Amino acid sequence: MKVDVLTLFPDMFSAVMSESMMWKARDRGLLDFRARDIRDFAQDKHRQVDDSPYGGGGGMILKPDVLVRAIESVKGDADTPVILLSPQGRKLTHAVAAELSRLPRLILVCGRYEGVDERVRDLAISDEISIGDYVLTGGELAAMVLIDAVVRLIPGVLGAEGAQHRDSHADGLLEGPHYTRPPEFRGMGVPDVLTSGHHADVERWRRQGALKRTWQRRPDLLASAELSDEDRAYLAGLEAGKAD
Ligand code: 4G0
Repeated sequence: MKVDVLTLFPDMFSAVMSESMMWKARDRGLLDFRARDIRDFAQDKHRQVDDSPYGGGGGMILKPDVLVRAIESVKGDADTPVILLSPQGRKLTHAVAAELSRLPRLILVCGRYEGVDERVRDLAISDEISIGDYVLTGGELAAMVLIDAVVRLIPGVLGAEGAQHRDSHADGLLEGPHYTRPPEFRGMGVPDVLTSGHHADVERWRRQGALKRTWQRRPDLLASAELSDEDRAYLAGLEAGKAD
């Protein structure tokens, strides 16, 4: 996958894009990432990228000529998605990340200030995505969140361990509890089943842990999760015991 990010702060991406998973993805030829400086596409002598809004009021707006020139210069192919990170976009979910992970090419646009000139949306933006209902000072952190969520789903980026992990998330449930050594920590032990060596029992315990945690914390997720008859029976038991 080739990913170009258009930003006023390209240096913000260097640490995140060179950590372990990103480095592996790039090293294995699965990710070709580039952060490009929007200011390089300003043509006046002050390299101005923003201006005050028509109609008055505070704040600054990214200039449409500079931003559209930047997008067109990296775009090439007509059907390459150009995604603006914005609080007004469709919400980023596992399903959206999975959809994007199947594409060969992404262009991400990071706005700042009060936003971008509306004509940029009309002319050059094909999709608008939000990482959640809050405002950031710029789209850069949102772009990095999106890239991380997408790149880890590209086949071959994570090892065999990762594939299993993905499967357990693709089923729409939260993860249950996990333990590692030592066997006793500050007086707290580890569930016996995990050291029993009975693989099927461990799997059932994990499944029930995931169901219980989802039921406790995010019951809304259960409506769209893929549930077996055994899962439903376990959840019915939790509901029945809710009083105690
Ligand atoms: C474009 C994304 C970019 C428009 C970006 C703000 C939060 C998110 C920005 C705006 C961002 C998110 C209209 C305020 C930059 N903040 N939730 N800030 N407006 O994904």
